[in-house]
Amino acid sequence: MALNKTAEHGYRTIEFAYLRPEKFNLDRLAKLAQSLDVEIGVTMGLGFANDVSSEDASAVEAGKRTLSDAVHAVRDIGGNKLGGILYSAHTKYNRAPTRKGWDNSVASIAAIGDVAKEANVDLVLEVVNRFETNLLNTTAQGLKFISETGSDHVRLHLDTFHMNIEEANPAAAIRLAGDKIGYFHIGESNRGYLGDGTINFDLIFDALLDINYERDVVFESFSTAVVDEGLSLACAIWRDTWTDNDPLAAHAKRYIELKYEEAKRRRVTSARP
Ligand SMILES: [Mn+2]
Repeated sequence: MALNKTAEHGYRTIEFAYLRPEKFNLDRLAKLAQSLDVEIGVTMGLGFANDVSSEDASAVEAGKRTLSDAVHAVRDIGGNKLGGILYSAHTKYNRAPTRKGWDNSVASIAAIGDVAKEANVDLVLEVVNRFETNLLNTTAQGLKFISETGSDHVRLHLDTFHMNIEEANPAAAIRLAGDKIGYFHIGESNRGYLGDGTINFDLIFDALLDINYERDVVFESFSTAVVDEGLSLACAIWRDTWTDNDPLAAHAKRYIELKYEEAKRRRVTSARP
């Protein structure tokens, strides 16, 4: 199963997208993760019916219930973070967000931040590209949003795939966010093998070192061969860049470690007079 494979490849965190508590024996999963020394995170997005950035109060209430349930499911599975598109629906909107919708979302996330703090679960908001939300497309927007929540518990979840689309300068965005980054997805511009796209990961790792980022760096890649159908549809995976996840996982681990090493060496080298 995925958990054993994760540990086998040397990863220390596994992420479940759209955890469905009714489908798993949460107790068993929690015990297995603990015995393998693998931390559990969960990511998800909302739909229009439970969109906390809606102007419709009943949708906002439904969204808050969904998020509160999700926080508790993460706690019950022995996990320690909930990320993703928690502040809006995960879909292509056909209009810009409204002021009232933004305010509804800020108030909802502030409330869920308290629930998460109480449950000892990190709450991290994923900043994603324009085709997957209309609310938080850039790090600067994300920082404004979390500052309006007034919560010291809510942080940002950044992702190189999305930053590559929306940020003027992804590395500058990482430095701007600093300790407000609570979770980090590393993904290629085509969501396939790292290094097979156009993202300059040297600049990304230099920036992560500059801000002393010591939380998770989680590799994210998609193929309909292994990824849940609903999630593949939401992420517009119309073409598989790989089908075998074993060599993919091994390669990503090596790639991340190599890029970290190179970035560290660059610092030492450039510090020499
Ligand atoms: Mn992501």
